[in-house]
Amino acid sequence: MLEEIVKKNYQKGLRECTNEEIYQSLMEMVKGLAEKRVKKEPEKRKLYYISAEFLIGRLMINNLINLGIYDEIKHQLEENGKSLSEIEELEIEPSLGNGGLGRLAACFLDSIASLGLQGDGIGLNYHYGLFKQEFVDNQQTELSNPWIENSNWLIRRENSYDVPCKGFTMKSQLYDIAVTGYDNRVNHLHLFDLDSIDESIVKVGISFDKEDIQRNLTLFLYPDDSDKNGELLRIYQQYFMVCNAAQLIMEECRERGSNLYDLFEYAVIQINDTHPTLIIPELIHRLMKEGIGLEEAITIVSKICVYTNHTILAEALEKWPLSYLKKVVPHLVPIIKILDEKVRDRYKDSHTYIIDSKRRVHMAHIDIHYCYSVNGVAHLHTEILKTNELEAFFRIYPEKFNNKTNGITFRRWLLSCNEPLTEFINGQIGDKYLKDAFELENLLNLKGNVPVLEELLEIKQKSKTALKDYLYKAQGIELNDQSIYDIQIKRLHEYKRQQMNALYIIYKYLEIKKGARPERPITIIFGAKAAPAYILAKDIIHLILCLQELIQNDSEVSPYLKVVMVENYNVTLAEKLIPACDVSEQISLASKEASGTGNMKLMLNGAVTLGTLDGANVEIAQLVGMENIYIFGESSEKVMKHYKKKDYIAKDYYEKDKKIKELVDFIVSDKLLAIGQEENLKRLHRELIEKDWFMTLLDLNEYIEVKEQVFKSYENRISWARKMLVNISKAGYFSSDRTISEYNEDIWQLQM
Ligand code: 26V
Repeated sequence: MLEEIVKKNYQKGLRECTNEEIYQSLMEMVKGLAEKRVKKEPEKRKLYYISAEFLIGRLMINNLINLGIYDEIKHQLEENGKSLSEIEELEIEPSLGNGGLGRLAACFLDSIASLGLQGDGIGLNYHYGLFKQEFVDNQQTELSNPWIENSNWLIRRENSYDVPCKGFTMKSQLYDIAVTGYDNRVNHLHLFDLDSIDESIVKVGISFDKEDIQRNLTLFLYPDDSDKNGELLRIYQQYFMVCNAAQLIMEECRERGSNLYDLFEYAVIQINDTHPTLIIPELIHRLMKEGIGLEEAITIVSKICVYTNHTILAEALEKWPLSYLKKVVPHLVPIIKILDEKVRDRYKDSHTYIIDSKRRVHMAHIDIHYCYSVNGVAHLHTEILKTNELEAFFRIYPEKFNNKTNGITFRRWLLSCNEPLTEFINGQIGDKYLKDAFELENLLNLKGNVPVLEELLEIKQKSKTALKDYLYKAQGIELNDQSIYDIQIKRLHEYKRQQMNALYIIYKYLEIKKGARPERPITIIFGAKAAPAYILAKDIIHLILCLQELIQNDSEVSPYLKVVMVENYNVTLAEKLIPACDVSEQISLASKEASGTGNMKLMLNGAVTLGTLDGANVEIAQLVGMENIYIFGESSEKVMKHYKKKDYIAKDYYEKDKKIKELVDFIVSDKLLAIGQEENLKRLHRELIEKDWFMTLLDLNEYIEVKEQVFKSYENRISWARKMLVNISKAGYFSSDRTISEYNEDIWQLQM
C-alpha cells in the first residue's frame, strides 16, 4: 500500500524516494487507515475529555504500532534500504502541553481508544505550542516552536462556530487528529483554531501583542500570564475552547437523538483541571437559549460534568477576578452569580463560595458544586484533598470524591520507546501483558535467575549507549555510558526541588575535590523548562548550567562527575532518556506533587526510584516494597504541620548546620560567580536562606545520605538488576488502561 501511495505521489519506487517523501506518504497512508476505522454508528453515550493541553508527542511510530503495521512497514522500508527510525526523526512534535497534565491527557486518549470506548478529546490548536527552550550564556531563552508548517497530522473539518465575546465575535475552525487505539477503535482529538489567526504578529522570540485577541488567540499555549493582559488572554483562550466544545457536543448529541433534556444519556464531559470550567456556565447559557428553564438547565449540566483536580498548589488554583470575566464574557457573569447565590443559600461555610470577598471567581468551586464527580490523581493526593485543601467540600459532598491514580500508556512508554526491553519481556512471559498489564508480574518468577538478570543489565547498557549516541548527535553532549545515569526530568518548579539535586552536585564536587572519588563515575541529567515569568525557576536552571560548566572544565572532577541539562526537554527527548535511566529522581516536597507520571514511566523501564513519599511514589513504594526503592525525607503529614504552624525556618538549618551552610554558600562562591550572573545566583542564595518555601534544607542531609547509599548499592549489579526486575514487574498497576477502566466503571459508564 505504501508503494502505491509513493508511486502515485512521486512516480517512483520506495528505494528511489527521499526520507521526506516517504514520511509524507506514510502519513497519508496512516491517516487513511485511521479514518477507515472510525465507527460509523456510534453508541449513545460518549465521553468528551476537555483539556487546555494534550502533549501528544510524535505520532508516526505510535500510530503504526496501534494500527498493527509497525513490523510490516519497518521491514518493507529495510528491504528498500530505508530506516524507519531515521524517517521518524523528520517529525516535529507538537508541543501542546506543559508537562504531566497534558501528557496524561494524551495517554488517556490512547487508552480510551484502546479499550474500545467512545471518547474524543477537545482542546486548542496552538500554532507554536509551548516555547522552544535554548540555553544562551547559561540562561534559558524562549523561542517559538512552529510545528504545523510542513506535513502534520491535522485534518481540516467543516465545523466552524461563532464565539461571542464582549464587543466582537470570533469564528472557529475545527481540526482533528486521529487517535488510534491499540488493536481497536479510532477516536478523535478535536483541536479548535481561530480562523483569523495571524502568525506574523509574533516578533522576537515569543513576544506578541497580547491585546490583539482576534489575531493572537491560538498562537501559544499558556502565554505568559504574569500581567493583566496575559491573564485576559488566558480567559479568552479558555472561553474559546469551551464555547466551541459546548456547540460541538450539543450538535453531536442532537444528531444522535438527544432532546437536550436527556443529555446525560448522550454525553459525559471530563473537565481536566479548571481550565475548561467555563463549560459549565456556557452550557447552562446555551440550554436556556434553547428554551430550557434555569433550574432544569443547571440540573442537566450537573448530570454530565465531572472534574479532575491535578494540583493543590494555591498559586495554580485558578481564581479570575469577576471584573475580567465581565470584560470577556459578560453573558456568563449573571449565571456565575446565580451559581454562587445558590451555594450561599445552601451552605454557611464561606470557603465554599464561588465568588469570594475580593470578587474573585474560584473556578474549582464551580466544578465541585456543579459536577457529579470530583477526583484526585493519586491516593495520597485525593486524601489530602479530602482532609485538607477541599475539606469543606468533602463534608458537603462525600459521595462525589474519588481517587483515580494516574497511569501511562505502555504503547508509547514501553513498546515504542524501548524495543529491546519489549522483546526481552515478550521472550520471557509472552505478550499477554499488552492487553492486561498485571501480567507483567509473571516476571517476578525470574528474580532468582542470574542469567536473566544479567540480560536485563545488558539491555539497560544498550539503552545507555543509545542515549549517549543520540545526545552527541542531537546536542553535542558527551556522555560516559559506563557511568551511572541519574535522571530528573520534569517541569522546573521549586516544589519539585531540582535545587536540592543541585546542592547534592555541589556536595559531590567538594567531596571529589577533597579526594573522595566515587566508585564509578556519576552522570546527573536534568531536563526541564521553566515558565517564562517564573524567575526563581530560571535561577535554578542557571545554577545547574553553571555547575555543568564548572565541573566540565575541572579535570580533577570531570572524570567522576558530570552534569548535563538537555536543551528543550520534550516528549521526544523523554522517549530517549527514560529507557536509559538508572536512578529516577522523584524528590518533591512531600504533599506537593499530586501524582507524577514520569516516576511510572521510569519504573516501567527498569529505573530504581530515589524519592520522597509523595504523589504516586507512595503507591510505587507499596507495590515494589522498601527494598526496591529509596525513600527519604519528611512525611507529608509533618510537612503540612510545618505549614500550619509556620515553624519551618530555613535560616536555622543554614546557620546551625555547617555542611548545609557550606553547600548553600557555594552558590555565591567566587568559582560560580566567575561563570554565572551575580544577580541570579545571589537571588537564589538569598531565597534558600530567607524563605525556601518548599523546604529544600529540611530534607537535604537525608537526601545526600540516601543518594550515596543508592550509588553504593548500584555496585552490587545482580542485586540492582533484581530491583530493576521487580520495578518492571510491578508497573502493571500504572497502565493508563487500568486508570481509564476505573474512570469508566466509577464515573463515565460508557459501553465497552
Ligand atoms: C500550574 C501552574 C500555572 C501557573 C503558575 C504555577 C503553576 C504551577 C503548577 C501548575 C500545575 C497545573 C496542574 C498540573 O500540571 N498538575 C500535574 O498533573 C499531573 C497529572 O495528573 C500530575 O502527575 C502532577 O503531579 C501534577 O503536578
